[in-house]
This record gives sequence, C-alpha cells and structure tokens, in this order.
Amino acid sequence: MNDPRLPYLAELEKKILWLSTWTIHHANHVRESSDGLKVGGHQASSASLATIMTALYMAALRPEDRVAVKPHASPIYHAIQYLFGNQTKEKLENFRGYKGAQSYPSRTKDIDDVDFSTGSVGLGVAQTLFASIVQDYVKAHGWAKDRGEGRMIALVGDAEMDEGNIFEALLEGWKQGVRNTWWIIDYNRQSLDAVIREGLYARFEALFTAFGWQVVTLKYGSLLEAAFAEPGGERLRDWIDTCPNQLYSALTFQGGAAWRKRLMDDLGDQGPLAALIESRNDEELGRLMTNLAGHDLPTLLQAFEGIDHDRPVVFLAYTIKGFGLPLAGHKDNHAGLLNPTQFEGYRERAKVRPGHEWDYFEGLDLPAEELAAFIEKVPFAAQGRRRFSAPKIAVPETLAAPRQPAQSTQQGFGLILNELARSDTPLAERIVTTSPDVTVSTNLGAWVNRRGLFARQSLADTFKAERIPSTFNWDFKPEGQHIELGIAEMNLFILLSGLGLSHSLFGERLIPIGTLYDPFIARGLDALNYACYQDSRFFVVATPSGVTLAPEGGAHQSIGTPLIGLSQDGLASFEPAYVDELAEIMRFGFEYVQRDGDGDGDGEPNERTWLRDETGGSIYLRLSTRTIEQPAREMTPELSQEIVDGAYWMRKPGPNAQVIVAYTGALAPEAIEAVGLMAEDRRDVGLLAVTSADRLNAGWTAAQRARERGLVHAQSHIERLLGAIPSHCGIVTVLDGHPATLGWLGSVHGHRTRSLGVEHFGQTGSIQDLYRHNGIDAQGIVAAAEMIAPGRPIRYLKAM
Ligand SMILES: Cc1ncc(C[n+]2csc(CCOP(=O)(O)OP(=O)(O)O)c2C)c(N)n1
Ligand SMILES: [Mg+2]
Repeated sequence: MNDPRLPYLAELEKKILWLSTWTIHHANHVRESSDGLKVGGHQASSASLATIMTALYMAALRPEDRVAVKPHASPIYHAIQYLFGNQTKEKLENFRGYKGAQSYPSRTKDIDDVDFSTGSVGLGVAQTLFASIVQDYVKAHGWAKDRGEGRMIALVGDAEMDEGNIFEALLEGWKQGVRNTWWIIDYNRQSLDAVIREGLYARFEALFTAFGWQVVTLKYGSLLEAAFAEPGGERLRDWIDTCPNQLYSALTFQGGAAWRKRLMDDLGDQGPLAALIESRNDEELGRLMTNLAGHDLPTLLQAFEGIDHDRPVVFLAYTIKGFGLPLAGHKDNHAGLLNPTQFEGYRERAKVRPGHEWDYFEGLDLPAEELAAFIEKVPFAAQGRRRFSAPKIAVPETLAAPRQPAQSTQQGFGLILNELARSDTPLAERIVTTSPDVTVSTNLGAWVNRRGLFARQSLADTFKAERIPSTFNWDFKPEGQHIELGIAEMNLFILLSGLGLSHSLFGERLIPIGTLYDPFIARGLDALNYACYQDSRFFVVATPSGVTLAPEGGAHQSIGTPLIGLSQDGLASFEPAYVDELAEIMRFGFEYVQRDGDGDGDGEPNERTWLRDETGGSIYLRLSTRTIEQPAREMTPELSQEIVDGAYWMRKPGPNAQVIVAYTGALAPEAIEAVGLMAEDRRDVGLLAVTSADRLNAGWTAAQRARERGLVHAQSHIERLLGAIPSHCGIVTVLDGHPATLGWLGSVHGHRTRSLGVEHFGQTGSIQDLYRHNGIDAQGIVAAAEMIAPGRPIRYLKAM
C-alpha cells in the first residue's frame, strides 16, 4: 500500500505513544507528590491502542463520528488532543492531579472534546450502540438534515467484553436494527489480573455473527503477511496460530533472542523456515514476531477505510499490551510503570532530550512543519471541536392535570402525558419515551397510542388490522415517539443517556422520559450513575414503589431508592403525593433538564434555595399506584414554588406546637389521619408535605457551606420552614422507603426526631397490613409522636 499518509502517521504514532507514556511517567516520577500516594495510570493498556487510535483519529475518523475510548487508554486520547491543540500542557503535567487531565476520559471534567465518558468498563461500549439508535431517531424525525451520519465507535478492551451489559446491548441492538456502530476490540489477550482464555476470539466471532454484525479479524500485520509468503512462511503462520497466549506474551516480553531460541527449538529442523529466521537479527525478529495487525498502520487503515456500508462492524484487532515499551507482554503489566531506568532507555530510543518532553515533534524524523501541516488537515479535527448545542424547547406555564377526586400519582403521570400527546406543542414534539417492557404497566399506554412507537420501518399492529379489540395501539413508524426496549434496565439508562445527550451529540434537543418499576433502578444503577456523570438530561419515572405495591410482595418492594435519589449527583429527585404536585414538578422538570450546566458543579448556588439550579440536571420521579383522595385546592405560584423547592406546610404548626409530622408520598393519608387524631388532644400540630427530600437536603447543606464561607444570611428552604417551630417540638418523619431519607430533618434546627419508614424485606398483604407491619400507619405515627413529644400520654394510645 503506497499511501502518502503512512510516513506521517508512523511518526505521529511514535509521538502519541511517547506523550502518553511520558504523561504517566511524569505524574508518577517527576511531579512532586503531596501525599506519597502512587498516582498510577496505565502505560501498557495505553500502548496497546496507540496504533489503532493513531489510525482512527489521524486518518480514518470523520468529524461526525463519536467515540468511546477504553477508559485506561485515556493518556493516548489526551495525547492526540494535545497534538490537535485541544488539550493543554498544564493539564497533562497535572494528569490525575487536581483539575488536571482525567484518569479516564470525561465529557464533563476534561476540556478536550470527549464524546463519551468511560470508566466503568462496558458502559461506554453500549453507549455507542444506543447513541446510534438516537442518531437514527433524530434523522427519522427529519432533523439534522444538513449533517452526515456519524459512526458510533467503541474502543473495547478484550476483558471488557466480560461485562454483561454489553450482551444486553447487543441483543437490543439487533432488535432495533442498529447501524453505524463499530466496536474495535483491543485483543491483547490480557485483562487486569492475567492472560485470558485460549480461543476467546472464536466465541466473539460466533457471537457477533449471530447478531448480524460484520466481523473483521485483524490478526497479522504487513511484515508477518510478507514473511508468510516467503519459503517456510506457512509453517511460521501455523506455529503462531497454535501458540498459546501465555507463551506468546512471555516471548514478547523477553524479546528477539528469546523468540529465536524458541523458534529454533521448535522449528529449527525445517530448512527454509530456519533460513527465514536466520536472515533476521534479534531486533528484526522481535519486530516481525510482534507485528500484529493492531500495530500495523497500513492494515488498520485499509480495514477502517474499507467499510462501505452502515451495518454494525466488530473489528477483532490483535494487539500487544505494552507494545513498544519494556513492559510489552508481561502478564503483570496492567498497573505496571516503567521504572526510571527503563524510562531513560525508552527516552533514548525516542530521541527526546530532557526538557523537551512536551515538544510536539521532538525526536521525530520528519520536519516539524510538515508534520504540523499534516495535523492541520486531519479530517476529524479540521472543523474544531465537534460538540453542538440546541435551542431550548418552550415549556407551557402550566401542565394540564385532569382532576379526579381520587387518583394515584402514576395515573396522574399517564394523564399528564396524554394531555401533552393531544397538544400540538414543541414540547410534545420533542418528548421521547422509552421503557423496558413496562410501558403499559407504568401508564405510558395513552401517550404511545397517540404518538406511536418508533422504528425506522413502519410496522402496523396486526391485532388492529385483524380488528381484535385491544386497549393499545402498537404501531411502529419512523415518526413514532416511544422506543420500546426489552427487559433490561441497564439498556434503559444507557439509552436515556444517549437521548439526553442528543443536543450535544447531534444538535437536536430531545426530552427523554424513561419509565420502570422503582425497585429495578438498582438493576441499572451503574448505568444511571454513568448517564448522570456524563451530564445527560432525562426523566426517570419509577413506579410502583415501596411497600405500597402491597400484593406484589417483597421482591418488588423498593426500600433504598429514596436514598439513591438523595445521593445521586446530577439527579433531582421528587416523590409527590398528589397529582397537582406532580404537574408542577413535571413542568419544572421539563425546563430544568434543558438548563445549561457546566457539568462540573461549579455553578453558583441560587440565593433562595441554595441549590445549584442554574446548572440543571436530570429528574427522578418516584411515583405510586395507590389511589388517594386529592386535595381540592388552587395551585398558587407560592405553593408551586414550594413544591418544587421540596416542601410546604399542609398544616402550619402553631406557636406552641409540640409535634409536627413530615411525610413524603403515598403515606399522605396516614400522616393526615395521625395529625387529626393528635389534634384532638394537642394544639398546633403541624403537617409538613415533603415533595423532595433530595432538594431540601441539598439546599440545607449548601446554605451551611455558604455561611461557613461568611455569607451569614444564607438560609435554605427547610431552614426557613422549620425555623418558627419551638425548640422543644418533636418531629416524626414518615415515608414508604428507608427512614434515613428524612431522618436528618431533626438536625436542621436541633429538634428531637423519630423517623419511620421501611427497613426490611417485606411480604405480600394489603396496604393496611403492610403499613401496620412497618409501623407507618396512622397509629404508628401517633405512637412515635407520643414517645418524643412532651405532654401527657393521651387516650388514643390506649386504644391501640
Ligand atoms: C465495572 C468495572 N469493573 C472493574 C474495573 C477495573 N478494571 C479496569 S481495567 C480492567 C481490566 C481491563 O482489561 P482489558 O479490558 O482487557 O483492557 P487492557 O488493559 O488489557 O487493555 C479492570 C478489571 C473497571 N474499570 N470497571
Ligand atoms: Mg486486554
């Protein structure tokens, strides 16, 4: 192959490997350590991808392509972006340091145009597949017409393939007819701990073929292919093909002389082959025997640039972990670092003078101007940074929430979406819903009936065509607005993550809403965390929740999810009791998910709530199937604001209050009943409706921090609400979830507090049975109040 780019690419490959290796070396051996902790970094894992990433970024990629880089190849990525001028020397000098270049590529923390964050292995891989579905969705809706389709590319560690979420994604991708997705497996036959199983490649081939992917195996580089054509070459190929992974790795580590000895021992009696071996000196022999396709630029370019279709492709690229470094092939090299002596040897070979380590073209054999001119013209980077933004979608002043005297929040959610589906607003046009096979049971049915299911090719509902009565209209069409997933919550969150980045990835804003059963958040939790870490924007609507789903039993009861809501960064969590609250929260949410965050959380807090609301985020709604009586009230702007801020007084405590009850969600009737009972004997009992423990808590923490910094007047919403109650007053908190969710309320102003909730795996029963069992019924609330609130014991306790 006589490609004029090759000499430049070969030089840049050397430079990229140097910069990556030096960045890690500098962080560990040169930069002053303030805490004596090893800084770390993965020189061998990075080297494994140096050639592949050079071929991609410096030649094969187009600006519209989006890439998830194997997390521990982050230094290679940063090196490439440094050469493009998108990464600074200061950040590289501070690799893994405070505000330095990140250990694993990060969309939100790094400055160098990262497409997808990675870190938790497997998630970035699946992210590319789901991003491709999002791209199809955007295109099928007639948007982003002036932009070419990008390929969504993952650089995958071979051991990363063990992560189950990748297989879940593969199956879903097959169902959705995924296109434009490339996974490039860095087949270095090493994981973190050891050398991997023999023959794994054959499993991969069979697997991907079964799902309709093209499999491109990239095994031998051009040097080896040429040697195979020499006399005796076929025997050499056989030898390598049957060489166990461990032996190959060990010989790679030992180098040319070891290769010679072993080959001569095994094959020395074979005339032409012995000549083939003997015609090369040790260094040449070492280079030949490690010339795998994953380190061969001509082979890689041909493979990448030879794909002329949009079907998904997996490249199985044989590589060497630590290629080009003294660590190459050693089974312990995952966290291994070149020691200073080894590094000096490498420096010598790289011809880099001390003090010139960061120079762009130091030690290279082509003139700097030529190399600079080559980089200038690299297609991927020619148009600068590739992130888009999209205008905000207008959100109506109020959302219609059809009133019924008694409703559940889950019902209300369905009705609100149904009203939106009937409307002809930009918001309704941009909403996209998705659910892992619980669309109907989470009340998305009405929305889907009106807006249809998404597929690139239309597919009519046969039941409808056959005139069989059904409540649901299951028509697939390109303009459909619901993406139906199989039962895999990991996939739900990774799809939401992709949909919620559409404005940035594809320049078209979507408002994604995903529904699932609340307990199964845990099933996809790492993916939810990943989506939030990437600053993706979406709604998670989880229903049913808690023990309130009573007859469903313990396996479906969520206990800890409110604590997830409280602690998950990037996610504002709400648990409304009433549908009018839900409507206010959703209206706020539609706007909140569109706010421009810097993702770094450095935004200045709002002076009313002390929340970092300016930056926006995603929304979690914990809903319930319990039908409860709805308050007949008017939604005033003040009430609406308090609902969004996290709490309001349902019944304001008087000046002599001895006890207040703070409740969340579906237990509203129990809290109201308990307050009614107590009011017979006590004056001034208060009832606090908590719509978001998360936002109350975050505001409180932030206000304390602000005061500690000298902003003495900082006061959060919960501090204001609880400020007027007497110090001897007790607080009983109650929710259908872990009691710690509201347990901290007593610390706000030092009120004695008893927190009720659910702590243990439950069982089947009626709602009343289970509330009683967990002590969260009205009697339980009253009993708790009696124990903590001053005053005489009163008669209703005796009746219990
Ligand atoms: C979910 C998760 N579990 C564990 C890890 C720790 N970890 C980082 S890399 C790695 C092994 C990676 O091996 P491979 O994917 O083959 O990459 P290589 O270093 O060989 O290139 C492990 C276990 C992680 N980052 N994420
Ligand atoms: Mg590996």
